[in-house]
Amino acid sequence: MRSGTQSTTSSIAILTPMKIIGSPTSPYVRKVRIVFSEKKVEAALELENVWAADTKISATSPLGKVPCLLLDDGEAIYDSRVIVEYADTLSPVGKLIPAGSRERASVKTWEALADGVLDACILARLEATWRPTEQQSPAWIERQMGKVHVGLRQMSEQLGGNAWCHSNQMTLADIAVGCALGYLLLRFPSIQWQTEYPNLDRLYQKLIQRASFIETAPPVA
Ligand code: GSF
Repeated sequence: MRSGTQSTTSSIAILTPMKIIGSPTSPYVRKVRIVFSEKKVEAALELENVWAADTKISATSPLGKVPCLLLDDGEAIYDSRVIVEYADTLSPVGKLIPAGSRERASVKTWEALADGVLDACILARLEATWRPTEQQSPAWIERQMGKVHVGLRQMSEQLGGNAWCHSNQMTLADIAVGCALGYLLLRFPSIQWQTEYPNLDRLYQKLIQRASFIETAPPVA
């Protein structure tokens, strides 16, 4: 365990001076916050709007992206996949990434799939919101939305009738999928994934009952 952390019983949160730099609507930030919550390791959220003209994000995160985890000695850890892997080692509570290499790769592939759906969503959204109208490419948006739809179908097929994405317990795979599905509801409510893929909805409804998902629900705009 890192110095500066306070080890306690599993029912009490571990207090650390770590900070998660991010925004409450970023799905990657949410994934990180959910993992910290599930691991019962506290890290304060330091709000940063990376889209604001005066953002200071590149002082800590050179690529100008959130999430970024700031350790107590000032070291910055990014991106979300590195942070969650690190967070999983910080407490013995509820292992979210299996130790075995094959199983680990399966869970991380689920995460790559869910994050990849998010990457495509964000590229499509930025094309429509960031670029001036005359520069926007409908073909680019269509390409990205195609990835979103194929990704959703893949998630649904892989989940099948299972209770969880991987093995018989919740892992990082479910958290990553839950964050992607939650982001779709927030930013792409016209995508009817809940009716098209009832098994994904069943998983999602189970996840959003958890304190970690409730605490990190994005604010409704
Ligand atoms: C993606 C982070 C990201 O794109 C990760 O952490 O997993 N692979 C990275 N973050 C966005 C915010 S968001 O859309 O959730 C970001 O910070 N974008 C700023 C920019 O300049 O691209």
